[in-house]
Amino acid sequence: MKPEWLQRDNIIRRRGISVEEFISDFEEPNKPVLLEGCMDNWVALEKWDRDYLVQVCGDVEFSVGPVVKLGEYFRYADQAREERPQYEVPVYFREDLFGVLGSERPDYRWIIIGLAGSGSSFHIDPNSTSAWNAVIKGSKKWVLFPPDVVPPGVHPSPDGAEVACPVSIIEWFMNFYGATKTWKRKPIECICKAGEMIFVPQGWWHLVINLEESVAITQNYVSRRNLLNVLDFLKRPNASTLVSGTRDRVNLYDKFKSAIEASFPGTIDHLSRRQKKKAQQKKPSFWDSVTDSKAWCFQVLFLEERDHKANWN
Ligand SMILES: O=C(O)CCC(=O)C(=O)O
Repeated sequence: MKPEWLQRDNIIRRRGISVEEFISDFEEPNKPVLLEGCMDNWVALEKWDRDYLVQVCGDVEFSVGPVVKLGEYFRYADQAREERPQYEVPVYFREDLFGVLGSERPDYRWIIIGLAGSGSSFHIDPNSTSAWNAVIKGSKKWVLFPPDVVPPGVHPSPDGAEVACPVSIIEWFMNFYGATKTWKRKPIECICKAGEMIFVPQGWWHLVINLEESVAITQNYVSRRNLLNVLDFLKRPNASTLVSGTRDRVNLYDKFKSAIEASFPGTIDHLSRRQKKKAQQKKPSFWDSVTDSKAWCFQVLFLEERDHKANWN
């Protein structure tokens, strides 16, 4: 990695914020944040070196590349659980509504081990979930773009099922990273080090590259803040190609919705009403809309219409 690819660090960092602050400042507005200090008591941070991981799960099959086969790891790890858990889900991410599906929930947690230079090229996380990614060893460079900004060099298919990307992450940095320098809406970037974690809001494009040999834990989750997005996603007509991490892709919407209604009656209606109200509040007034860049357009249209009318009269 060239030093200039690692310089931009514009993510917001927070230490010791309350759950309410996390929700109002980051989860609700769907903004990334780097959280410091919330892994301070994780045993994994001291213990998970190469020897320990080989000792605990040396025989477990790991996928190298895009195929995910880590379920075995967790079954094994559950059996071998020690008295003191080696990591705990931070307070900010404890609400995970996919939990209502029990063993039928889509895959949601992974341990990611990679050499320097390995990583994940641009993608959006599955099923419209949000995620947290905690670095236990090593460090990772992150580049994130908001849902409405497709990263340069990335070409999603119209239904979102496929994403064409440059072959390698380094290739993306060499050929496309520079273009973002002049963009008005710059990507959010940072280096996330051991002991730090990042919140990846739903719908955000992200690329991650390990700057050294790294071990991380990541979990995808659904809270009340992204429940409606997840339901919308599962309901899409092409759900069978879009939904991932579960065998029953088509019926997941009905199953999830019914399970939420049974466990949290009224929640979906309440959130839908709130969403509608917010959307109405956001609608710009007529005068707001003509005071922005469209004003010129309105003026021209008006003049043209007047001229047109004048010609007729
Ligand atoms: O730690 C990494 O390599 C990033 C993983 C990632 O982007 C993801 O799980 O969605």
